Amino acid sequence: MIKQLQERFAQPGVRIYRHGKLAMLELSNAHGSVTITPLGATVLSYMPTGGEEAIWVSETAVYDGSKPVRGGIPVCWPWFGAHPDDPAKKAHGFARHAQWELVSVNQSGGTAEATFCLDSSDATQAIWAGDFHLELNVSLDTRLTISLTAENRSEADWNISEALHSYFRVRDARGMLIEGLEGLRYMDKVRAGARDLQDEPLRVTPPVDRVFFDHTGAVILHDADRRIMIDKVGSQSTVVWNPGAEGARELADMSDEAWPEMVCVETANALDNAYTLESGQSHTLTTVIGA
Ligand code: TA6
Repeated sequence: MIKQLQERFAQPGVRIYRHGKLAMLELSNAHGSVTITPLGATVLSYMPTGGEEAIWVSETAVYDGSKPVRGGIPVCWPWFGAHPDDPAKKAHGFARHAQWELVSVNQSGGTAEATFCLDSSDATQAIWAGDFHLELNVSLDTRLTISLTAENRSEADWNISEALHSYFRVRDARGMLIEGLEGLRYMDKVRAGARDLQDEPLRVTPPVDRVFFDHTGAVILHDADRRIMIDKVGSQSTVVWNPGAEGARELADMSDEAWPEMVCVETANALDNAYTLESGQSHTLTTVIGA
């Protein structure tokens, strides 16, 4: 498979290689580089030119294809978190577990772009009945733009929740300031689903696991010596998560010491912001990362 991809997409600024059992696509240009694996169409690295790695991936992540890589930007679809009716189904949907097809790679006008697709199949319909077409487009310019487009090809309308579950690499999550969520209502998973109002800019005190509602703007992550800006389109929720020491011990593929190096700030439509995607319609969820 690697050889076929290499032959099909050979061009300057494109590298296709294997890591463990997974294929990796690396795009690079004057603005930096981005690495994506077709497993879940997961972005695993974003290195802006002259800057530092913006994305966190666990040192103990598994690359054998048996499960998603811990870290990066997993695609959570067609549900976010636990399945709304069936707790036996895997959290965050099936899209992050599926092998997506790399359908195009383009280097033009200073922008590097790649598109991955996932279509419904017997395997997906054994989990979820919908007939769908998904596209994940990754575009590397002065910022990194990731867009997930879902098309409903079923007769029925769907109720969808979703997220681009971005793990950011930070110097120290403890006490980190996240600006842009103040004034919003949120659901706090750490406090058993309690609802509250974020009255000030968020100070991360792990464990933190909040779904902020009706948020359509940008947030700024204030790391020790850099700012990461996360903007978005087609998203009504933002999720902030860091498991803290105890939570990290219970997590697969994450060392007990790694939790201060990461914080998830996720572009989402979750819980109260789940939406109806009507038959024949499509929706695009976009996250834009500037580091
Ligand atoms: O987005 C936050 C969250 O839903 C947390 O509650 C935590 O479970 C996390 O995602 C990671 O989920 P995962 O299924 O990848 O272990």
